[in-house]
Amino acid sequence: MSAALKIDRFNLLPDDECEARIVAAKRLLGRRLVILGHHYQRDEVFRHADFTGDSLKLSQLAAQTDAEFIVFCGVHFMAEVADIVTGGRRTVILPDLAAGCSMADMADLAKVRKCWKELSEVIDPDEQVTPVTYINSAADLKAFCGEHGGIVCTSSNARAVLEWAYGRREKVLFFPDQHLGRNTAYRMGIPLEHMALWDFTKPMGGLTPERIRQAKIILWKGFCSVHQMFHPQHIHKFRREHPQGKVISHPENDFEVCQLSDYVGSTEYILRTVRASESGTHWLVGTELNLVNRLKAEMAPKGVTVQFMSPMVCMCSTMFRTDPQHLAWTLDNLVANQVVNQIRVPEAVAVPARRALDRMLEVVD
Ligand code: CIZ
Ligand code: SF4
Repeated sequence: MSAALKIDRFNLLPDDECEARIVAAKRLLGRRLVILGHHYQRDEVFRHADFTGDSLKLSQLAAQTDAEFIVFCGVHFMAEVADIVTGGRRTVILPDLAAGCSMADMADLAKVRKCWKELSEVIDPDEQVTPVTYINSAADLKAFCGEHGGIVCTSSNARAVLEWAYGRREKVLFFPDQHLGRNTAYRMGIPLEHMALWDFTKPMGGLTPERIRQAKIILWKGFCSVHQMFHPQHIHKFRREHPQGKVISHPENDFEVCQLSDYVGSTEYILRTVRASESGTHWLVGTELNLVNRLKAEMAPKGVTVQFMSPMVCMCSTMFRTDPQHLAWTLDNLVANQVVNQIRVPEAVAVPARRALDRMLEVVD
């Protein structure tokens, strides 16, 4: 077998040449290949996806495909999920291995295990706490949830998943995103006083035993660096300029931004809601810039205006890593019978992680 083609040569190619290579390779690989594209991907990559969606939709599509190769234009945890739900029977590829998620990195197995152990000094977590991990997390955290009666959620199904969790145990430990946890729990009627923030840099999460006993939900102190750029003053300014306008935000935004918004939901929900609006509607949208720009261009001919929430550029820099050069490189290698950047979750992690993912997929169906 010949050696794999090197990325260095591809990094020097202009976008239009990569584009031509991607199109040609897709033709050659035909049904052996499926390209999945997350909503936050840049246009030059997004346009080559066979299927686009949020992480929930893409993980369901991955589970169903019979293609031999799944090239995941998204971030690392999404490719891991695709490998887990396909039971390792497909070859899952992440075009740039540096495409991680800064929020996912805020929780790791050692810290979560430490938290569980510290909680057990005050309560009995295996009896009283359901661990819920946002899909934006490493596979070993999903495995932790699988082993402790827990579950995975996405921003599309967080409420249904929390309801499932409370149906089993009285408390939830939610990681890594405090905002998704807080915003969802609040909408379910859990008051802020019954939410405790676990600061993983401090012993006992910085909480008193009393606070832990009182809490209905313990929120890991993680956040998305992209969504933390949106602020209440952006919404106030928009409302002054467009009193009839509508504000829609992602639940990774902080509590105040979500409280001030008319609608809060996942990327799929944002797309669905804005697409269903009438001509003449003005929208302010608080989520990643690539998605908002595409939605803006799509809705302009329908007389619907879409405005990005921040005056600054808030792009997910890790989603941005997947460029046409890396996509062309992975596809040209597949044409040459070489697999580069395969994501493979070890069996010992994949099996319990799958248990937590399957619980989620059952809740959604
Ligand atoms: O779940 C996803 O795909 C993410 C990261 C955002 C969303 O709401 O779709
Ligand atoms: Fe992670 Fe935020 Fe990027 Fe989503 S937008 S992949 S949560 S860093």
